[in-house]
Amino acid sequence: MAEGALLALVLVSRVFAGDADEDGLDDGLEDALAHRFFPDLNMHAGTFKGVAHGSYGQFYGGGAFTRDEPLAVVPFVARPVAGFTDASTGARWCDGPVRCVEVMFGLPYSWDLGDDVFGRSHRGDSESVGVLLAHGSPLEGEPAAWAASWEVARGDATAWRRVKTFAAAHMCALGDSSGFRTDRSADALGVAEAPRLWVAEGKNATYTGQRACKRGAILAVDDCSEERVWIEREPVLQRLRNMGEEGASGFDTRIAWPAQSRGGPLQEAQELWTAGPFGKSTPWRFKLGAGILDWGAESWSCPSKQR
Ligand SMILES: [Ca+2]
Ligand SMILES: [Ca+2]
Repeated sequence: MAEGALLALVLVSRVFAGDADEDGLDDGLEDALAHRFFPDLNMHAGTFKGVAHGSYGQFYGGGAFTRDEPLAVVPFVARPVAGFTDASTGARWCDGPVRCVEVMFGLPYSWDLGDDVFGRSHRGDSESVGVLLAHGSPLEGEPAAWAASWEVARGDATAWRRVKTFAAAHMCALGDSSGFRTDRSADALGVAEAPRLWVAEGKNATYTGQRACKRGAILAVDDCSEERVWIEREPVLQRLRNMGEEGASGFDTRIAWPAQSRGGPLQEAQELWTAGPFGKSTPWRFKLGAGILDWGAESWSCPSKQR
């Protein structure tokens, strides 16, 4: 084989060897973007209603009650996002060859410990967060100091910036306080860092800030004020698992099922895409499936409107 042809083969295989979900993104890039932009999470870690370690104890990403189970994984999906019109400004975003990618993270908790007013605790809690990433400005007409071509960005996670963030809080349930945020640095759209998010005590709802948490849920019952900790990042990153897409092969899509009791052992793993409710919480396909977030309208679809 000629040297040039061999080089071309090597380059092609480097880019395309690992695209098991056939979405045009190298699965190695998907993994690198997920590691880079997984949110820093501020959680309640004190004793709550007699249960030690608060929300953090129930969290699959290194919590006290889940860390001994290898299939207590933190699921994510990454996929290209087609160009759209931003409803608030009327501007076109994300036009061009794979200009934007969404990464949807599942945040699994063995138990929702409830809140101080209504209780409402339940087994299993399928929470989620989404980030919209771009290489170069996603917004037509806006210059980007961090411009990178798709040819570069397809193999380099550091070429990407975060331009919008979605935090799910009681998503599709009573008191839905989920919300989007556009992410800007001082002089341009897009930031290089992972988002810093706040998780409500007991209920595990996720917010873009502490004040949003205090205003969240029915009667503003959510709380992010006491015995808080920025959780360790490394144990979570070790548990991140790409779930590909529904129906794609080549991914291990099992996830341990929630414990029968608040401090008990996790239950046998099930297939994330085909299983029903996660304990008493929403099936994962309604949190991680394609098309659930509309980044232009800044809206989200709920199970009653799907399938
Ligand atoms: Ca892929
Ligand atoms: Ca993917």
